[in-house]
Amino acid sequence: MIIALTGTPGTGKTTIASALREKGYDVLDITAYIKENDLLEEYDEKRDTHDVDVDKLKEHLGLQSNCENTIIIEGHLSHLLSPDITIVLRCSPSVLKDRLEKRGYSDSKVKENVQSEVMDVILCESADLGNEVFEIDCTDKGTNIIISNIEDILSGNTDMFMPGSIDWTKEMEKWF
Ligand code: DAT
Repeated sequence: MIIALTGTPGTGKTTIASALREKGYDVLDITAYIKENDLLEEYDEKRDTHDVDVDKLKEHLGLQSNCENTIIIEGHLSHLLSPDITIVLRCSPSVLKDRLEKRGYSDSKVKENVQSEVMDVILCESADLGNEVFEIDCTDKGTNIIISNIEDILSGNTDMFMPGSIDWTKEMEKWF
């Protein structure tokens, strides 16, 4: 089974991926994989990011859906790679803004990402692709709780994590 661990940059994917690895899960860092395998396309100056050819990446990875073992693929593009289950990590926009500023992102890059979080962009992309999708609010949760939430989803206890359970729209005016 291929599980995508995705979310807006800054929501905690790398942190959770590393904790999952420590627990013995097989976790593939998609961003590192793209760099190591020279799969970055042109640099988009306006958005301060590189494009990625998702079809090429998918072919390069050669992942088999519904495979017997559980492979977690982590990164903000992982939900585009035909996973069996997508888990979107979410974070309150104001907390996300602080995290991205601390990371040294430009004002425009912070704004683009916070707006994307407010608008549920990754959640909607995942749902549009027909993925089985769940979301976890990671804002005020420690790593152990988030791991336990992920394990709940993997064991079928999904009620608390249905898409639509997190709503940042009240913050819309603040960020647009
Ligand atoms: P991502 O990989 O999604 O870009 P990250 O794991 O690098 O995000 O986390 C971004 C920052 O937020 C980093 O400084 C660690 C911190 N962080 C991550 N998860 C957290 C959590 N559950 N509680 C508090 N801080 C967290």
